Amino acid sequence: MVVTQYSAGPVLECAGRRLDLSRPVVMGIINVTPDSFSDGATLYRGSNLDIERAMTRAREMVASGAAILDIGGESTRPGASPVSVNEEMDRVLPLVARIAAELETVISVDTSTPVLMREAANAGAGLLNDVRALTREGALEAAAAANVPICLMHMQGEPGSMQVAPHYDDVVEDVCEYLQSRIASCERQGIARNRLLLDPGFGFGKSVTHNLKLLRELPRLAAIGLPLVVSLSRKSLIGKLLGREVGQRLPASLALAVLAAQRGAAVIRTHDVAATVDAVSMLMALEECVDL
Ligand code: 8Y7
Repeated sequence: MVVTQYSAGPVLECAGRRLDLSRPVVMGIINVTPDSFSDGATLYRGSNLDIERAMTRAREMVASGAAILDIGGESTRPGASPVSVNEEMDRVLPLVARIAAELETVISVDTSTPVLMREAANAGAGLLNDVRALTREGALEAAAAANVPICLMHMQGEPGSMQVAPHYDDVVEDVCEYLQSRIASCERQGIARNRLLLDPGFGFGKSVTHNLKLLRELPRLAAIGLPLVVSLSRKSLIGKLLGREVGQRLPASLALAVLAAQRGAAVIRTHDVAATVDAVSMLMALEECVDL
């Protein structure tokens, strides 16, 4: 049985830091939100103590093999309260600056906010991760000016209501078409195609079946020809399939990470860096055993 679709990807330039996607890499999630659902997060209000805690986590993730850290200051969890632009900036920017000064890793900023895209790039961010795929007013312009790689994610609806009744004619086809149309918008804005990464947005306006179809058919998204980011870490489809609470979802998250890497994911976004690096390393050992 041959299921492996793994194929070597490019090397991206992320604000002077190299992101080598010739093998799958792990992106560690650092949420700087008071309401993050799965970090065990301690209230984060941007105090010095909070930054020190986040830095401890950042150092651990890098030591465990994270190639990228994804810093997010706006929770996109269903029902999360919206944050003001100033609050999002105050949470994210000091941490980006600290990580840029202290660690060699690529810094990703999870935001849909144009002014933060510009400021984050100035503070040392090397990648922008937008769950709204640069659809907010001014986001295409801000991302073009930031001059760093960008992850375009698919979402149906808005976080508050996206899980109510997600509907697709053909989920894989619809997600492909949406991402292709966002690539075209980027190109019209002067953002070169080779600066883009794509993400099907697991859990963002998708039923369990939609998520499973997207994972099974990930090679169809990979065929667009851009690196794929996949994040299934602790997500609710695991809860729905297995009846597990958030704290009990690591084994299933690891299985999904390996299945995604096997089907062509270039970047695995996760809360659990060390375990995910080990799991994905087993896939790579298998891929490369002919050379040993
Ligand atoms: C994703 C994401 C979230 C994802 C990308 C969570 C910010 C919810 N999910 N970004 N962000 N892909 N690219 O569970 O699936 O982490 S927030």
